Amino acid sequence: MITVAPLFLLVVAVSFTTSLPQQAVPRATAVYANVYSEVDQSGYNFKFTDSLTNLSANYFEDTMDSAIITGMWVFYENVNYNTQNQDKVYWAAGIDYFFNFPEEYRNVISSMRFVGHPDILNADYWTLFDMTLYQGDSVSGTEDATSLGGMEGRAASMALIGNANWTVFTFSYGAPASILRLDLS
Ligand SMILES: [Ca+2]
Repeated sequence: MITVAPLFLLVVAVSFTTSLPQQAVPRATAVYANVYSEVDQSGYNFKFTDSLTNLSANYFEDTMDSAIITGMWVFYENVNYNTQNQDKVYWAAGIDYFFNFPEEYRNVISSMRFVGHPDILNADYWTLFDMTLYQGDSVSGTEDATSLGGMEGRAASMALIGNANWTVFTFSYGAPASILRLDLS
């Protein structure tokens, strides 16, 4: 059982950059996760272009051994991004990045989630999760947010994509939590 930390104890912050220009790219071709039932891109495979709360719908539950991805993807041992049962989490980010899952993560993945801007590869984008290690519910955005809606007071981990610097507040103008982009100009 993993204890959920309060907002100001963000446990993970990840960012990655690429040399790709920030231009609109159709998501179906820009962001994907091609997953395989065996290591080294062997066995049978399925190419996903969006998050999936239950891989059994694609006959890929507890089957994955390797993958090639573009963007940031998070893989969970249980359905619904480990919301009901927090357990193993594995994540990776890159452009056409290939990897074999470490042995203890093979044949256990049951859901997977893309993290980042849905249409623009590597655009400045923040995502807050209500559980540690990118598990559970999430809210995200590309701009400053003076309040966090349903995530107020619940955020436990965070992922940052792009090059922007962000400041996360526990309190702001009466709202329990907010996130602002630092203006460095
Ligand atoms: Ca599983």
